[in-house]
Amino acid sequence: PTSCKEALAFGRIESGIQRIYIPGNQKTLEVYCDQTTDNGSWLIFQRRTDGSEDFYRTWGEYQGMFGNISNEFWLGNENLHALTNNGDYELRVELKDCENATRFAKFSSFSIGSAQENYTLNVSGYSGDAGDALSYHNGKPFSTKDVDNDSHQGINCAVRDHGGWWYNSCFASNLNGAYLKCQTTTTQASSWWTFRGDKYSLKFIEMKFRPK
Ligand SMILES: [Ca+2]
Repeated sequence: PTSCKEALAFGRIESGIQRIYIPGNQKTLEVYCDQTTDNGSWLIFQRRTDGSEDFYRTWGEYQGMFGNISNEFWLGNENLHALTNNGDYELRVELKDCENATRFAKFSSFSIGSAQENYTLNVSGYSGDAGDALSYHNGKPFSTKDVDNDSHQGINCAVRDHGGWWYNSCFASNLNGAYLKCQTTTTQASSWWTFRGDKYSLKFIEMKFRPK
């Protein structure tokens, strides 16, 4: 299969690890498919669940995959571009706070630009119950602690807010920020402004996309 959607159509109805083929660069890649949420077909590209993985990483590290695909990980900006640059995709973000309240945000259009475009985020068409804390980042290039592409002239948002993200000036969401086990103390937290504010470190986060 070339996607979690095809895998589901082929009968892989359980969520889990799936090897897919990427036509764009003629490579195979192990991904994690969510085949149950919202009718399935979702390819998960980011997960935070226990703080075991370090997300305060360099540009080069964010280009590739890091972490454990069954636990906390980032699928990599090169993979994200290769998987979203042909066709139409939608995005879904799952969030859980420390009282186990869950929210989601869905976007009807999603893609990631090339390395030459600094992996610009293209996202629009919000729906859901988490509030829209991502459209603020639409059209922004990716930034890391060692590559400042953000819109804030005075500081490096990735350093102040401790993540790698499509920082503007600086953020409405910071899902690659620090996993602080439910603390509410700092903008370094892995947060979603319209759910629990910009200093609340969420307990669980997943980001996923699927073909439309
Ligand atoms: Ca800056």
